[in-house]
Amino acid sequence: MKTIVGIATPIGFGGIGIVRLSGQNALAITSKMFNRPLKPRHATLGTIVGENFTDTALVIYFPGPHSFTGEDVVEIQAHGGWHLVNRIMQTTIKHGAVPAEPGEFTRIAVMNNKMTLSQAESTLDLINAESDAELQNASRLMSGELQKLLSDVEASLIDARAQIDAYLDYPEDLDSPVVPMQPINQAKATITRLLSTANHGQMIKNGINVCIIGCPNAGKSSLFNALIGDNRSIVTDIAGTTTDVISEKITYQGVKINLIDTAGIRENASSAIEAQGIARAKAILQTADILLVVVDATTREFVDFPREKKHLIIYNKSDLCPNTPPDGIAVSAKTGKNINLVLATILKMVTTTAPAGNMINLTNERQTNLLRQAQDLLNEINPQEPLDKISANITLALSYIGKITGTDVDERTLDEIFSKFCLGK
Ligand SMILES: Nc1nc2c(ncn2[C@@H]2O[C@H](COP(=O)(O)OP(=O)(O)O)[C@@H](O)[C@H]2O)c(=O)[nH]1
Ligand SMILES: [Mg+2]
Repeated sequence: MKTIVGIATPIGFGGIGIVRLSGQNALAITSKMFNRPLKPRHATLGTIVGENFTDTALVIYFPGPHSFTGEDVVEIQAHGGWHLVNRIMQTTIKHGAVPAEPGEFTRIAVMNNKMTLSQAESTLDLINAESDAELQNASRLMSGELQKLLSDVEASLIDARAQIDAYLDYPEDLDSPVVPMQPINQAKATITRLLSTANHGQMIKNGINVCIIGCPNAGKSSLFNALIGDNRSIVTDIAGTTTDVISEKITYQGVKINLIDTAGIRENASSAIEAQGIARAKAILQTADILLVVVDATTREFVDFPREKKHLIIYNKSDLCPNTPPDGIAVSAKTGKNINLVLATILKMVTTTAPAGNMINLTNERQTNLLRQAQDLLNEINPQEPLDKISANITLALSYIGKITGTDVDERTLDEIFSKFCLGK
């Protein structure tokens, strides 16, 4: 059995850099390069000795199975220079360790039942979280809420299949077999509820894409700057100033918003550059979750936009024209009037579409696709059909769900999942 090594902290310069070993030789390898004996789960200060260098480090030994991976683990907490930490890692390799693959520590932890597969996948959400909303959802996924729901689904389906298989095995015992639709429907209901959170989950994870559109000079760039609280986009009284798509991430009340400023849309662009900018604006507005349609309150000139998309009408320059129609918000990018109301409304537009109840949100595309496939198979089930076909559908649905919970994974699935992890995780 090999002993793997990886750098657990980000590559860069920091106060501390951690080299982590996992495997049966973790302790033996460390003892060849550290001058103090190690006591289980005690931090020991000593000297790491490498080729032509030494460092003072804090070293902790976690004997398996009570460790992160379930194997013997050693953490070397050295000074956080990327070259130094790399050299410490090379020293462990010289003494017999092998470099870990991306996500290999977590993969071993899953193999040793230290965490479930869906929990392992959620660690990525936790690490990559950039807002409170993401963090909250990721911690619930990590704590096993998704696993619990899907384990219940698996149990219902296994129960249903067992009843059907009993009919198939002893058909002579039963005059009229009844397909157990109750557990099947229960499983379907949970899957449907989970899938209904996927859009919202994606929005939490990737941020709400908010695209600012409108006629030239309506004040789109001024609004963009006011919303991000920075002078990022160029503002002039010359129509056609913004030609490129400019975007900036902000968080409002713990939710990530990706704000996008675009070129003003008009028929007769004054240059080839502006024409390209308008084409880009038209393309990007299709990908938006919410459109902020900016209208100059003094001219009331509207741009054409897809009305079926979620949108919010902004009457800007309300400082010049206080009476604005009731179908939009009166804003002044200049004075800052109602800027916060715009953000609050964006959030409300999203949260009113949030799935009801206190459900966790699906954020992972792989998991979502697998659940959709399982849902299709369960939807196909018709109690009038032959029992063996129903049983086969359930088996296949279970295999899709098992690729999330870990009850039915192959090496390829694991490779796919863990390739998204960083080295040393
Ligand atoms: N009075 C007033 N002028 C504004 C306001 N917002 C933008 N402007 C002015 O309108 C002109 C066009 O603004 P800009 O943000 O570049 O518009 P864009 O072409 O839609 O991006 C500039 O001269 C701004 O100073 C506002 O709320 N009130
Ligand atoms: Mg502009």
